[in-house]
Amino acid sequence: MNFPKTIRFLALIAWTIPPFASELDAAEPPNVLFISIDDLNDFVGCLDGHPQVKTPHIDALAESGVNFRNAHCQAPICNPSRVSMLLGKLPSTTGHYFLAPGFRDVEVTKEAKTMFQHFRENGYYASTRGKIFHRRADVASFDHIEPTAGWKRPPQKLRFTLPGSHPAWDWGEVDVPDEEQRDYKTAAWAAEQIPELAKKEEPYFLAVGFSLPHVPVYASEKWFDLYPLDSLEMPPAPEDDLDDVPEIAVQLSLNPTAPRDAWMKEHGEGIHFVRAYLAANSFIDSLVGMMLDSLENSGEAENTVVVLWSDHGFHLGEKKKWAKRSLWERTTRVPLIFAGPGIVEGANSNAPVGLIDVWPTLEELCGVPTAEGLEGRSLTPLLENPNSEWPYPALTTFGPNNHTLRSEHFRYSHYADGSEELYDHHNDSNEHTNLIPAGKHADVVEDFQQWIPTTNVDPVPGSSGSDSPLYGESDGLQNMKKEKPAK
Ligand SMILES: [Ca+2]
Ligand SMILES: [Ca+2]
Repeated sequence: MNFPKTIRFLALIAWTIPPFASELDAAEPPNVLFISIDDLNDFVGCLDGHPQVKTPHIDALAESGVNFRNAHCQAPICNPSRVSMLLGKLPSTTGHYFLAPGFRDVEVTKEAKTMFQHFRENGYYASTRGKIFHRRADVASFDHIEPTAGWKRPPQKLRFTLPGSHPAWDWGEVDVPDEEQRDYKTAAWAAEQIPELAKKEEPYFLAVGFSLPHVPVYASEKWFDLYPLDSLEMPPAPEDDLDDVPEIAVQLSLNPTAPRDAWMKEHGEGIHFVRAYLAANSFIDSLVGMMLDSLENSGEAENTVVVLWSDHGFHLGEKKKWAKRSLWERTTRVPLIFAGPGIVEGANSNAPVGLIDVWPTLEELCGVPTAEGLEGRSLTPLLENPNSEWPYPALTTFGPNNHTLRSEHFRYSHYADGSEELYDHHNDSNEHTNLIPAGKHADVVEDFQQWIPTTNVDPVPGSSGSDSPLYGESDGLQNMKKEKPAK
């Protein structure tokens, strides 16, 4: 007998539904198209992070759903940001603060359940290609993992040719057809899969991860042509901007592999990096468009939740930085867009939210039972009514006991040595003036302090890759590196 898709799905998940849940939702559970973009800051049209950026497809997606304009990562580098989002727990709870180890390599999270596992256990078919987890894909998370392929980098660096510099740190125009590039191949595969997955009995969860605009930032001529050098605007970066920030904030954000601001200025490379970054963003935007077209043509767009996000932002000269790894706005702020069934169209939300909220949100949108122990909050009230009250700040953490909190109005940061920063985003969206030295807004600071996590565990054994001198050999982290990670 050929049951309708909904009935088959309900039969599949019946064992997970407690007996008191007698009224089953008759609607077909939606698919999920989950789009991750690596190191994409707010340089997208719908966030106004750069006045010249061209991202028409991402902007159109934002207009078809809810565009979170005040969304933040929970950690300002790849691994801990993704671990936090995909395990649904804060860095200060798990101890995953840095680039290593992987979450399956340490006792505390070896058996942890990921968002994808939870959806699979509740009747979803999960498929993936590209960068979703840091480094390799987690095998327990997916029914299918499509290996990535495609051109990555030229034999010689193009622009950051400083002898001994890290091979990944480079940017520029490449004479390689888009079709041969890794992210294009990822998108083309996904676009092919979408109509196939639509034929499946069970709903699908397709996770697609792009690597650009992470360094090396390369794109073809077509994308560079969108940004003529002679009219390119540079992000605002006052020379004295670091004068009023705590020393620990500067130390924390140092990255020995990234180019120094002085070198960038001396060689006039800043504008070339910004141009490459914008070009890469437009390239990735076109790939998002390719997948959304496929979704539309598959006939399942009305029953698919699309969520687009980036794991953290990136500084392009602001605060004299050319990298991520800070607790400032340009690194914490990320694109986060939800569109699909149950979500209002064409709305902006200024509520401070986090990537950690994505799992509880998708769960509710898809009618999947609530997973235990998640530290995020479902954003569904905001997806139904973007003016809903949202009294919570967004939290970002880098290294133990270094936290920053963002409300709609302010950013407050509190570091491990007790140093603080406070910025007024209504009057200073670039965070140029730290209000702490002037002793203003004691009440605002006090309000924020209640939200600082009280649990702040040590870094997991084997932690490394902070790249900050703060967590170098002198403070014990190096000793942890020598310990064998628990198998
Ligand atoms: Ca990243
Ligand atoms: Ca300043």
